[in-house]
Amino acid sequence: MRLTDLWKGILVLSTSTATFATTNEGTGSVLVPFALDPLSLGSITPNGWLRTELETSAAGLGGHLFDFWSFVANSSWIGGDSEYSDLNEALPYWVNAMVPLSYTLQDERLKSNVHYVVQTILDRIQPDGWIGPETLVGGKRMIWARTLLFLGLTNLVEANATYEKPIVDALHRFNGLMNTMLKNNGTGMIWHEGDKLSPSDYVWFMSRAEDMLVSLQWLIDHYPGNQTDILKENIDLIHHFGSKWEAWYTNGTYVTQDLYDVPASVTTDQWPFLHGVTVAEGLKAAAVLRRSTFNDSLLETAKNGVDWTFAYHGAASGTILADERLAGVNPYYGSELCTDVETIYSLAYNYLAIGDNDYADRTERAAFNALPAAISGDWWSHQYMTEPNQPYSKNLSSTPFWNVNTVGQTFGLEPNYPCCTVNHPQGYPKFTMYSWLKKGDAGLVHALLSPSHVKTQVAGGNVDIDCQTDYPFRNVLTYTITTDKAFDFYVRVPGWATGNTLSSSDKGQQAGELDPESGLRGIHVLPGTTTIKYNIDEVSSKFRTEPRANDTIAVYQGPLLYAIYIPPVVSSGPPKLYDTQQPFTPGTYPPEAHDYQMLNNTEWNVAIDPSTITYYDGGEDTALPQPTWDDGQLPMYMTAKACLIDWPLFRGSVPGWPILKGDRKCLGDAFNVTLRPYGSAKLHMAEIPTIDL
Ligand SMILES: *[C@@H]1O[C@H](CO)[C@@H](O)[C@H](O)[C@H]1NC(C)=O
Ligand SMILES: *[C@@H]1O[C@H](CO)[C@@H](O)[C@H](O)[C@H]1NC(C)=O
Ligand SMILES: *[C@@H]1O[C@H](CO)[C@@H](O)[C@H](O)[C@H]1NC(C)=O
Ligand SMILES: *[C@@H]1O[C@H](CO)[C@@H](O)[C@H](O)[C@H]1NC(C)=O
Ligand SMILES: *[C@@H]1O[C@H](CO)[C@@H](O)[C@H](O)[C@H]1NC(C)=O
Ligand SMILES: *[C@@H]1O[C@H](CO)[C@@H](O)[C@H](O)[C@H]1NC(C)=O
Ligand SMILES: *[C@@H]1O[C@H](CO)[C@@H](O)[C@H](O)[C@H]1NC(C)=O
Ligand SMILES: *[C@@H]1O[C@H](CO)[C@@H](O)[C@H](O)[C@H]1NC(C)=O
Ligand SMILES: *[C@@H]1O[C@H](CO)[C@@H](O)[C@H](O)[C@H]1NC(C)=O
Ligand SMILES: CC(=O)N[C@H]1CO[C@H](CO)[C@@H](O)[C@@H]1O
Repeated sequence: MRLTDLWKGILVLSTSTATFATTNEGTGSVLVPFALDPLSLGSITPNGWLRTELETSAAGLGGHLFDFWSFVANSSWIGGDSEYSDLNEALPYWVNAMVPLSYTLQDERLKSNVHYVVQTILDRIQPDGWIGPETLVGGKRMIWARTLLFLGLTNLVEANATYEKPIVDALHRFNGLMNTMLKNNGTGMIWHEGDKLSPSDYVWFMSRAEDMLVSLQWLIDHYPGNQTDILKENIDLIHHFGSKWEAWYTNGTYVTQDLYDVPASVTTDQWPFLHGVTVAEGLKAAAVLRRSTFNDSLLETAKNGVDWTFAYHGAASGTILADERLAGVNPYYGSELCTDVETIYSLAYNYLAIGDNDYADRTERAAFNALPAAISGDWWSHQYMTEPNQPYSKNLSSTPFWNVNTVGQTFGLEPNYPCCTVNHPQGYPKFTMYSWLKKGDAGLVHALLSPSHVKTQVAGGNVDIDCQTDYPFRNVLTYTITTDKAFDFYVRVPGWATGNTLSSSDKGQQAGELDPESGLRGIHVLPGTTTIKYNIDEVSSKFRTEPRANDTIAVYQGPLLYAIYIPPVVSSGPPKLYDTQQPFTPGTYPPEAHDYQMLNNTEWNVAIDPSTITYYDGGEDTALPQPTWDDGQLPMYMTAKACLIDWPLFRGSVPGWPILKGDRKCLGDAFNVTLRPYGSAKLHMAEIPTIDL
């Protein structure tokens, strides 16, 4: 959502410019190489449950926006005039999601939508090289929306050579134009007197500038042409005019308190660093900047940024609590779906750029918990805002959120605001794209564990690997590898693992030592066909708990968060427009699209005795459900002994802070509750009060 009066402090941290060396004098290289290199889009295709989810998304809301949703179908980028804001960002968000979704699945219908849109955008490039609908005469030439578009376009170049020349030429021309603009006192990036956009509009690009740097660095890596210097200059200029995340993530500046507990002047001044989606994108800002500056102290900045964000403003599901401003760790605060998907992308980027295992663990946590919890099993509806303790999803009597309305936590077509309607489908495609990475010339790494197939070149040979697994639901991964050259195969061992075995059908090859930093463990693979089995060990009880605020716990099995499952009473109606909250006109939307109300079919005010938690697989051979995350369908679950406790509401609408352990009393007899994977418990209590029973 856009906020109009929170821009005043935008320059506060922006002007504290540090100067950076922009070349590495020592080696002459232009950018710091990635720790692990991504593969071209299309090299990795999903198997198993991940394929189910990507196909369901393609068959669901995300994959049909082009057919009926005016902000995509009639976008100003392709000749219409339908935009939800002056930022003109809806179609760029769509491109950013649909390029990887369509090429990951090789879905011909979606690919042809993408080709039409991209060709139309290229055909409409303006004489001076500006990409997009904003003309000089009409004003409003702010760069931001191109950030999203370029991420999609650069992926398309890697996926389909037909687009290499037209897109790279267009990006080069735009880069030249952008250089002229930026040198003219940051035109297109910072607000100037008389501009048609407001200062608050410009904050989005200033504070999310690292996502544009990703594309400029991609050009330097792959298609510098004769533009290396001007690309580098643009990176410096964008950083110069942009928000300084490296200044924000310093001890003394970063706000560790709940944002409700600091003066409004502070939150106003620091607004660029407080918007949840912006924070999620900014998790990679230091890693991106380090590539251009060769300044290794940014490694610590990146680590502090991630650690502090999750320690002081994080949810147990792996996302950031911000509704829409960063909050604290209260379980009735919410997380925006856009924040979930941007968190996945940023943390995956940090892992490949830096190679610290913690980023990959955190990527999986967000991808296997926060994202699926916010989406209906059929991918036709989503929440704008998800709460860790959410026993019902309905039009609330009052909003518990800082700036999200009373229907933001319902599942629907565009609850609260449309950005997540169009941004959400990037989540699993990006996760899939970065699930396999290259290590040097001769190594291939399974980084983000999931069922998938990869075909690529390693050590000058053709490698084909098929991975079958129910991970994260079960901990065995089986790889069938065919290669014509020897190479090193690596798996990533999650941080929560208590051990692992990695064994090859080629008995002559033994796995190497685990590298504690990257979490990688390798085994040499000779030409021919080899089968590798990878078992991840975990605690024998199969679950772990982590303390949360106010004497509550979060319960995990592997990377999965388990929450008390609240069976829902579901009712549905036609989708409603986000602004008027009136129904869409009948016949203008697909019949699968609904807005839902989900009410608790049991009491939710329970405390559990953690010593009674028991894990059940539901039968080792039980197939995973399709769709995977449909409400309550996954076979694995836990039980625990529980009782009802007194639990006051916040603002009369949602469960407030649980009362502290010393004051908890059972209101009746003990009974068993069921815990289910958070992603399949659309109504849930994830921050669970404890009690001795
Ligand atoms: C490197 O980055 C750190 C953290 O942002 C900063 O304090 C320092 O000044 C930078 N060093 C150089 C040489 O720019
Ligand atoms: C797009 O605009 C045209 C012309 O106004 C209109 O007829 C059509 O219904 C619109 N399509 C969508 C999907 O909104
Ligand atoms: C690449 O794009 C061209 C032009 O849209 C299209 O004809 C072709 O089928 C695409 N190739 C693949 C592999 O999708
Ligand atoms: C550059 O733009 C800023 C922000 O609008 C303005 O305050 C400043 O005076 C401008 N500087 C020049 C040299 O025009
Ligand atoms: C860069 O290359 C483009 C196209 O290849 C050419 O038109 C342009 O003149 C070159 N610019 C410089 C500064 O060499
Ligand atoms: C900042 O430093 C102080 C003193 O070393 C320490 O107590 C505090 O935890 C640090 N803050 C953060 C956010 O790490
Ligand atoms: C939610 O309730 C409010 C009144 O409390 C009403 O104005 C609004 O239209 C309702 N929204 C939806 C989508 O039902
Ligand atoms: C649902 O929760 C409310 C309190 O929010 C409670 O009064 C009601 O009894 C619960 N519904 C059922 C069916 O248990
Ligand atoms: C509750 O769960 C425990 C542990 O699984 C089990 O032994 C017990 O029989 C269950 N009690 C009831 C009433 O279902
Ligand atoms: C009732 C109560 O003690 N609530 C506390 C819950 O935890 C937060 C964060 O530590 C405290 O601020 C509350 O006071």
